[in-house]
Amino acid sequence: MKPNFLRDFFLSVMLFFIVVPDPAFCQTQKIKHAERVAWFTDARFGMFIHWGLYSGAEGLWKGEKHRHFNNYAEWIQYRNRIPREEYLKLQNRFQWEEIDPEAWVILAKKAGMKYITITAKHHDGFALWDTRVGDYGFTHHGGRDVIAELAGACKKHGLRLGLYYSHWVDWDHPYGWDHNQELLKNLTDDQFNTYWQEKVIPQLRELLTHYGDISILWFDMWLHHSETIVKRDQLEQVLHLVRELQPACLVNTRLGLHEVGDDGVDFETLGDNELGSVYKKFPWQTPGTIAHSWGYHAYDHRWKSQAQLLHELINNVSLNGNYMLNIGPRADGAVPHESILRLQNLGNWLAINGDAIYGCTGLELAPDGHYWGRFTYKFDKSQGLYKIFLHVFNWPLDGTLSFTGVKDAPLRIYPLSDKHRGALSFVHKGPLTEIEVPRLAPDPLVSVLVLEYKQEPQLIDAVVPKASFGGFSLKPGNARPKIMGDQWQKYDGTAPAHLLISKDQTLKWQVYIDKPGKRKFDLSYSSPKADRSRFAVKSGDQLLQGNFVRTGKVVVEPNQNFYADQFVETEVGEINFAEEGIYEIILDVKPGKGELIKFNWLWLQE
Ligand code: JFZ
Repeated sequence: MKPNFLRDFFLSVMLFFIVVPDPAFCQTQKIKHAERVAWFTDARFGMFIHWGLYSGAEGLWKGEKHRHFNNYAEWIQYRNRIPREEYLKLQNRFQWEEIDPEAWVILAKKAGMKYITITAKHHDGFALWDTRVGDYGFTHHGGRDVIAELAGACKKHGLRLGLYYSHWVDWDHPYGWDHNQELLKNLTDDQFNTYWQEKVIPQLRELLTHYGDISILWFDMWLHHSETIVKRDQLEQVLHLVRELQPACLVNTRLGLHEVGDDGVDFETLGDNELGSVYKKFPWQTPGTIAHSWGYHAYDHRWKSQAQLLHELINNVSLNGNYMLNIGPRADGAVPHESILRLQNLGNWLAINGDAIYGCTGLELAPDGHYWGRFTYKFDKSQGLYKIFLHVFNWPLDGTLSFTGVKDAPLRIYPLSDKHRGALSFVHKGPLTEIEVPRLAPDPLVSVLVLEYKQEPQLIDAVVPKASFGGFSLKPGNARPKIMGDQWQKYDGTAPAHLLISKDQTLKWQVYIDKPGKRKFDLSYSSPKADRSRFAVKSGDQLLQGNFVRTGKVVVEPNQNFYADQFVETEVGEINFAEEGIYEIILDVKPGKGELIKFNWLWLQE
């Protein structure tokens, strides 16, 4: 090519603009936390897969069961102190001609799951991909690259892929953590860092460069890093590596860093099988097993019921959380029949009711107030409507479903399963929507009703919801404002979750009374010692007063000689609610000197 100065000049000017990085440009390339997690909070439901050498042991080692009551199958090497060479022989049980990761993806898709997280490396240190960092992995022992196959299948079927990587614990590397190291060998920080730099970092680099988009890196350190041998710097090194190689990849709190947001990790992982109990504004997730063990365990019969699994998913979404349900395939890749049945049923339910799960969040109303079930919420862009979905676990026998907490009247209400969206009659007053429902539940597991609103529904969150069959249960747990400095007694199966009151205390609630008139109050309490203890129930200028009396003991379980405090219920009297509206109910408890009241509930009758 002949020299062409004009062309070269223009080219270099263009190159200048292309090559010289504009700081503002770089800024916009950084993905914000909110953008990164958007798909995740939409997806709500994912599959977890525990599969590795341990799957070949099936929960038994040379005829012996786990040497611990917690018989997680993936822990067998550690529990039963299996020598490396012996453990490696499990690879002979793998039937590679049968193993088909695409089948797992198809199963997940049919179950309505939107992503899969698989154990690329569990605590045993054994890799499911073709690692070149050492040779401890299936591809070096007669197997194939399962991660590559799974990544291809996920792409083909439109699911996202997450990888579990055990960073802290590695029972194979001489300097990896194995819970005994510190005591037995005095593992030093330098040695642990050797493991980190020569195994963890290069393996993560492999996983983040050779398998396309990785949507989640799921780490598993259940303690804060300060309680472990792992250093904050090491964790930040991992986080930077992920952000550098795959800026869109999500990282969970079990990395060991617990801050969620732009400067931290992306979502909180609760404890194993721990469900949400309060609404959280940031993304979070429950890892749940379908039975007890994570990896395949031949003698694990603790299958969660169909209803339980579905309730767990819905509960989490209603609190702005995700649910990742684990299965443990066998050494031929087969998924246990019990798991398949459950996943298929979940998929069937989601095929009809998915609109009430995907893209939904919760409402910031007090949790656990509606005993019939849970509710989820979304703005439906395509229809320009706000939707509240009532997930009814216990279909009302009296033909009325009460929903308390939204000020606005819905435009209409219909069962989500009804293709014709046949409108149900309802009455809306104050924060109460009362829906007339058919005698039979539309769905044997969970029926969903859709409430449509034109405007964003305004919440009245301080009102205690009307109970199924009517009435209001005013408990320490739903009192407003929140009670401070109290002593809680947890429900332990012998006594209810009560509040211990030894000095003057006032509890307040709000209730919405839709039908004016006189209503009775009942009080439930226990007081092993009460001679001068008094209470007052007030609303406006009306007052009911009474004395607590000493209550006795009761045998908890007829076959045991074990006595516990007896809780009694007693009538308190009537208060007249002259007109429809929201009322404040106040309970004053004044224990006598040295006396103790265990307050259980105040029941306002319908
Ligand atoms: C860990 C692993 O040890 C286990 O094998 C499995 O992979 C599971 C998903 O994660 O176990 C844990 C992790 C966290 C808690 C308990 C067990 N926790 O927070 O209570």
